[in-house]
Amino acid sequence: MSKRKAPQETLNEGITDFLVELANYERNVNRAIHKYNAYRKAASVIAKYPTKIKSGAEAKKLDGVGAKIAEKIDEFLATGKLRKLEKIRQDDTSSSINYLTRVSGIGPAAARKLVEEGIKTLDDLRNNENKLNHHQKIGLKYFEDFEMRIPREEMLKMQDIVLEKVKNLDSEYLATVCGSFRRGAQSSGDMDILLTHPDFMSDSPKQPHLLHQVVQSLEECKFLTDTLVKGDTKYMGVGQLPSEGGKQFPFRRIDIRLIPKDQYFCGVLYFTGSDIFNKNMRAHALEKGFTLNEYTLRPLGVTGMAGEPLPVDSEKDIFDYIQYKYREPKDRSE
Ligand code: DCT
Ligand code: MG
Repeated sequence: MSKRKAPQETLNEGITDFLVELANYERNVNRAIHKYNAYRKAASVIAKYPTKIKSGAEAKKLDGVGAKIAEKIDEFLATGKLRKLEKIRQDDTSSSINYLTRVSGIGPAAARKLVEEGIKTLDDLRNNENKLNHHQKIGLKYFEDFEMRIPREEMLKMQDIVLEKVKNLDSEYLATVCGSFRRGAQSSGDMDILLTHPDFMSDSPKQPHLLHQVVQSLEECKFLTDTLVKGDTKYMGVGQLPSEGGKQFPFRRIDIRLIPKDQYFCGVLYFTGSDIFNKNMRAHALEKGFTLNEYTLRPLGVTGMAGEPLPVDSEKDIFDYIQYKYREPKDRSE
């Protein structure tokens, strides 16, 4: 999961920028995830709005923009700024917490704890490495690189390396690079790889070697350089393309997940996102009497209890069960 989203380039950039900044503040400082989601959703509908918004009332007609956000839009249109944001930006504790959460491995809770101990800057972190876990140390080491988005051209090269190694190990593997890359994005925050094998089903014993031999092969060829977390089904780490003509590529965040074959397409759907698309699709599933998550699609009984997982052999199957019109990955921004 990447921390910094691609900036929204729209006619209403000023508005979407302040909504995203407020969203991050709610998540990182207040740990108010519902408010975070509300601001993200409003930013997303406004980003798609084809004309320049002239008033809060005009924005309020859009799904996801309520009275409070409309008021903020009016204030922003009238004054070019927002008192609430000005205050947040001036508040030392808030801005420090917000800043530290940009380090991979430092979440809102850890950031607050560090700030309470007086640790507020990257230099402070470097001087207090003993307070950081392994993941956070690596996050600090590659802070600048991880902040940079990955151009699609590089994602394609990384995809080639990964798929090639996977196929050489065992031609029965199935691997898909998901996330914003699969949605066709021109740049991505990280690389989200899903992996499965026909031998591995949700009712079969764990098969961590299916993940670990892929990781090992990618380490041996020097593509993977550091490990953040390595479990039976989830690897989180760091990768780098081989240098070209003396040019070094930045270090990139790479996640690999091993998923049972019968859950693969629910996984691919979920990790393709976007997060907003997923929320909307899950809500639609509920309306149709199903519960959908990253593992399974299950019908809901009359009592509201979820039944057995439905057999799923493609992403399209999931859309069909819940009578949702199929959307290509590139059309899944929301
Ligand atoms: N996801 C989700 N809900 C979340 C977080 C993630 O449904 N709260 C899903 C959808 C996208 C996928 O996981 C990967 O997450 P990210 O890497 O954060 O998103 P992305 O769309 O790939 O964007 P980025 O280019 O920033 O990596
Ligand atoms: Mg991603």
